[in-house]
Amino acid sequence: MLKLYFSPSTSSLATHIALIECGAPHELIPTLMSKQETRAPAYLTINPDGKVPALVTEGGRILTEVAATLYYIARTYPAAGLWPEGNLEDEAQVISWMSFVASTMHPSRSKGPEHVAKAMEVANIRLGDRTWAIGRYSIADIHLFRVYWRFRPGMDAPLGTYPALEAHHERMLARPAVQKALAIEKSYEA
Ligand SMILES: N[C@@H](CCC(=O)N[C@@H](CS)C(=O)NCC(=O)O)C(=O)O
Repeated sequence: MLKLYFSPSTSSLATHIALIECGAPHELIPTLMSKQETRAPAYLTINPDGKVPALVTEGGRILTEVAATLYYIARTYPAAGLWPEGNLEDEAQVISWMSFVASTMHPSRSKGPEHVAKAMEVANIRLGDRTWAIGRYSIADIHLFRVYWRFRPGMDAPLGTYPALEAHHERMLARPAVQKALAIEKSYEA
């Protein structure tokens, strides 16, 4: 069974959502940032970078980085359709989105509000009038949602600033897997 080291409402939420979307049997291993558990020596043997998520795969190996965990889950459970298998253009678009989320959107918060605003503006333009990031639902949407959902309450941007992102956020919140993951993680919050 897959095992997910997670801390509520953090990056690992994306992996958690994907597990539920796929109906993948999994065990959750709370590793609370609020209790510094991501910095504990025992956890550093799991992920020397001291970050969640970390996923123990079916093969028993440890997989870190949101994008890699999403890819692994989507490919392991193809029936859920979270990876556009066999369509090179779409596959590359998913990688492009996840690279942008991981390397530009997520780190923007530590750089300051103007960097967050710029990253959100770019994401909003990229999304445009599409329902989903690559046109059909994929792991790119899960990754994008997690960062926007987390940053949104702290952003100085009234509703209407990023209409495409806002609509995407609402569509994601309507998904049962997203609601379930959020409810489960809430129960772990202090
Ligand atoms: N590049 C990593 C980023 C993961 C990350 O930053 N995780 C944060 C939570 S959002 C974390 O675990 N931080 C632990 C800490 O700062 O102690 C990924 O995509 O998985």
